[in-house]
Amino acid sequence: MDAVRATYYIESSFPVKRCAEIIAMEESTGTWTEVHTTEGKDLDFVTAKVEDVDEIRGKAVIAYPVDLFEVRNIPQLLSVVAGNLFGLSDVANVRLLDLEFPNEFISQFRGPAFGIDGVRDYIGTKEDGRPHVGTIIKPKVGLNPEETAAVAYEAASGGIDLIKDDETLCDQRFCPMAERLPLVMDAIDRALSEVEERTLYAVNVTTGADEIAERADIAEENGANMLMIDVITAGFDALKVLRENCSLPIHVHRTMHGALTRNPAHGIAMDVFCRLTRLIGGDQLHVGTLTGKMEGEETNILHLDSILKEEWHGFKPVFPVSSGGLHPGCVEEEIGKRGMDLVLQAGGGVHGHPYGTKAGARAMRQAAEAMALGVGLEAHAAGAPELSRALETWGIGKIENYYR
Ligand code: CAP
Ligand code: MG
Repeated sequence: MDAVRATYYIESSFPVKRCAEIIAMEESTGTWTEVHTTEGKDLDFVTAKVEDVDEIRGKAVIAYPVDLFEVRNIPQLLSVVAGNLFGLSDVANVRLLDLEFPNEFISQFRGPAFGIDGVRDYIGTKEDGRPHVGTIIKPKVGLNPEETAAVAYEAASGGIDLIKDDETLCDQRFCPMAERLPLVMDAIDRALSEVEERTLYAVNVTTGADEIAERADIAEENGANMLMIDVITAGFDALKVLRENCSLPIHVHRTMHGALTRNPAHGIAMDVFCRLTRLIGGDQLHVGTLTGKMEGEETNILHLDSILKEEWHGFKPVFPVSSGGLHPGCVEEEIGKRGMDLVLQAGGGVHGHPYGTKAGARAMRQAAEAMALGVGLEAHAAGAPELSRALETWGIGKIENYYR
């Protein structure tokens, strides 16, 4: 049957099979009791079926017929596969682990326009294949457009590949997007003439569904070279609007994901958000760090990287983003375990460098170049003063006590 197949983890006092049947009914044609209105009707074409049950591991696969969906309507898809089921009292815990889509869905979405190769082409790293390094303007909020551009200039002239707005900076009065964007692009252009390297600026266009297309247009008209969206708060349909209306690469932030992904027994696994981002067309997606400040289990993060990069319906691979508490001393472990196709982002780890933002950007770049050369950070630091100072300050690897 042509269907969206959803894999769930289920915890209940009832057998997993029974719970899966309840979920299948609730999310398709059933409810808590028989109703007369189904008598004599053949609703099989929109009735979900339990396809596979593992009572031991607590897993079940439910096939939702493709006719159950308005195929291009992502909100409706989520209302089915991730809707009422989370609140069913007979199911103590349930977690949506993964989604697989039939061709009728796959053919309706464009996937990433740029992907890893397209972003590498823009920056010029396809040959050496080094990791990309990025920074986030800090403080998150509060700088005016001129101050924002000044920070961007320092980071770009230090060789950073990507500068992004923080996830809570949009179009506030203290820093209107239409004012900061041209100033930041000018700053990047000035740095380009010095370092002869391009820098992406992911301007955060997150806003309501009624305005996001127009805001993205304004960004493009003001010279943007990358867009950013907070996809969980803005919605995956907003990502679709950007993908289908704009010609720029899209950096996808996942703030608020922790409310859904963090509980291993209940909610929605980050795997699902990786699939949706790739299907709809984000070019870069935050998937966590091995050595940073956010929670995240190594095996799972490596799996998320693979979901973004493996062959999947012919869609371009998405650049995994490692961000949150990173500093140059984290680069060795991140790249050593995750490979070169990674965007390493550091906010505090750049702007907190003892010699300032430019030195922090240089240190991240020196660390990335060490990985491309196949040399250790400490060895490379002997000829890289900014990296050396970063390692003296923060050491190698994860910092044990963030925020304390
Ligand atoms: C990192 C960051 C990012 C987090 C998001 C922050 O700043 O800008 O939003 O990385 O987490 O606001 O914390 P620092 P994730 O580099 O200063 O920590 O990538 O896990 O979604
Ligand atoms: Mg942030």
